[in-house]
Amino acid sequence: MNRKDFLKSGALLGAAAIVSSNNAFAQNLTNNNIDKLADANGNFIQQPLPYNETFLEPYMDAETLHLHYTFHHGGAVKGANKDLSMIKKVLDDNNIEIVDFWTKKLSYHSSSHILHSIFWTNLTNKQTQPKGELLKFIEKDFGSYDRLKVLIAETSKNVDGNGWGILAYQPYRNSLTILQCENHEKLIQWGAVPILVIDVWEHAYYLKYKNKRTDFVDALFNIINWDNVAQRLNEALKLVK
Ligand code: MN3
Repeated sequence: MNRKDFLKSGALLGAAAIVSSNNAFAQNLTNNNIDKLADANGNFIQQPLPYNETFLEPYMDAETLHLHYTFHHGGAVKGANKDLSMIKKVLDDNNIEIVDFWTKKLSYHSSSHILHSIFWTNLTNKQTQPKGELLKFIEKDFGSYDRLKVLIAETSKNVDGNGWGILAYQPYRNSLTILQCENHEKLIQWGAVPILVIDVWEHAYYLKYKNKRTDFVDALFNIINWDNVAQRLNEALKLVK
């Protein structure tokens, strides 16, 4: 499908196309398959971390990483599976007036699962820089890498309450875009494919950085895996080819 066809048909099948493409790119994206977020039956699964818990020291301490991955991300996966089964139960029991409660929960938990899965692969233990196609997009859409850094950092630091700063590819514009996501699912742009996500929930930094969210966000730039971000962009670009 070329870009024009994609945009024309996007209104009808945009969500489905993006979901299936995400799964396809997930399968070959990482050697540990961390983007494979559900099993063959559609139940959510949590992949192992792509590194051990001390790998991101000192910028992200092992205890924070352990608690974050095990209980916050892990809890979201359990929650999302419960939500799926409750939606089925509501339908089976013809108890449809409460279905909105569980669909909201599913939105929250499944979005958390997706973002956390991307987050782990977006990090590494060495400093990297954007290059190639990713750098070209950054320069086209934001002027320079330095300007993008300022923008994504400020966006992340200034999320109201818990949430995420997100760099995403927006296929409808063929451009990178910045999102300031509240909780895990609010203030999104439909169709946007997240390629870099920065978790600014307090659980992501409070043990080590206390109330200094800004220090945590600044420190993250030492461990962002721009090669992974570039790989995610390249896979997202296939949506419009
Ligand atoms: Mn988190």
